[in-house]
Amino acid sequence: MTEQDCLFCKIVNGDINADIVFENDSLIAFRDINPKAPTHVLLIPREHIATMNDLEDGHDTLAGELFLTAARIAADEGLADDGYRVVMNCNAAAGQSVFHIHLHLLGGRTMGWPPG
Ligand code: DGP
Repeated sequence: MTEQDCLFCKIVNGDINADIVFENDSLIAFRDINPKAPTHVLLIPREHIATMNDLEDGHDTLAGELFLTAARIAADEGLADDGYRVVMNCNAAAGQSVFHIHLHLLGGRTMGWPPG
């Protein structure tokens, strides 16, 4: 998978439309095309990072920003008090299907545990 072929890089570049709920210089958050909960937002870095295994020391601020922004979006979506879940799948066994890291923000229903 090259950056040219990467679906989420195409969203970053504007080549594919998405329902964007937040963006800044380092990340974009948009609604999942196949939502698994009433609120299902994906937060992605603008930088192409294929999997969580590819995070490096220099990504610490970016990784923190993904979580902080997820919490702010959850609050904006009215999820903070009832609760919500954030998930990052890494590689095939976890179910990662798009190889550009993304934090799933899911809320608006009661979640089961453990996840499938
Ligand atoms: P994962 O399985 O963790 O790699 O999650 C990938 C998610 O990406 C999945 O929930 C569906 C979502 N997705 C795939 N293609 C698109 C797309 O073109 N637009 C949007 N908004 N979401 C997409």
